[in-house]
Amino acid sequence: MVVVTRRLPQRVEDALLERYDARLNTLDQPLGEAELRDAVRQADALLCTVTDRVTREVLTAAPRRSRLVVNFGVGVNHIDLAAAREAGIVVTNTPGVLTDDTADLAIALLLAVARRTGEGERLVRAGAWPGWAPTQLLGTRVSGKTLGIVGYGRIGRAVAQRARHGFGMRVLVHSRRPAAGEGTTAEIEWRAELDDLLVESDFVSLHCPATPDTRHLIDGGRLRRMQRTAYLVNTARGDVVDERALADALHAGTIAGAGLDVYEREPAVWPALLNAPNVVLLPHLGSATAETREAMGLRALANLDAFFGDGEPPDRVA
Ligand code: 8YV
Repeated sequence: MVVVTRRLPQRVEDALLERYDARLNTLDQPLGEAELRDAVRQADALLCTVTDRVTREVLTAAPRRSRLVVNFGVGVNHIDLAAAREAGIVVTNTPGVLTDDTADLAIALLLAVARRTGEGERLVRAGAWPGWAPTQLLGTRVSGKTLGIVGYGRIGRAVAQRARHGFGMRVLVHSRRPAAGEGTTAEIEWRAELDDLLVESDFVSLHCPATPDTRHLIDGGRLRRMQRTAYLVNTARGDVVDERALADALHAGTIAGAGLDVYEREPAVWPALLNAPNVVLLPHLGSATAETREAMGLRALANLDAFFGDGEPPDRVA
């Protein structure tokens, strides 16, 4: 039996029901800790999402039946991977299929905050637009500027490609774990020190995973390194940014603005971010297209099939 913790696209749910004794979540209410523990006791596999806290307590619920946790999504910071390894539970994710959509959304946020589209839209909707004026809602040019990319996996690379070829941007890259041979190319300039990238960039876009090492990677000190005219974009994970420090920086004008798709305690948003004028706030939409959510589900299914088939799921992370 497979417990599916949230509603998934219809085609994915149909395929799950066809192949497995699947317990779907028709009401789409996130499961609490007790329900997740019950699932681990009853199901052979758990198909979970970012809204499930798959903690050590959940993974060690006794007597345990689950041998597999299939995550619908690429980020796995909500799953205690060390506890899974210790318990002999395999964990998989869904890399690759959401790269383009997430990169597109990072660019959308970058444009939205620089060109003040949120403010403009609110003005029109409120019936408060007095008509065109030469100095109204002037934003910042994006084309030709310098973009700093932090984290150079699939999504970071896709953002670099868009920025370089779509907007003629100069692209700087920093990664905490550069692949062998990584460095400056005709497309990007490598920065070994994050602080150097922050000082030089007009825009900074985050694409690193959330790990204990990257928690609050962008804190008050790092925000002060950025230019007062620079913008921060986060489509990675909320934990990578100290939200309180970011709100302070936005209110104080230490940086020019921010575009956020992810938060430290979703769905809660740090209150002082909500009333900062120069911030665009989205509700974790990175991979939210019909095409990608279906592809994510089918990829999760492929991992289930492989685990219960030859025992070798393609996207194993633990
Ligand atoms: C998902 C994401 O919507 O894949 C990820 O890491 O953040 C999003 O694309 C979410 O994680 C689904 O569980």
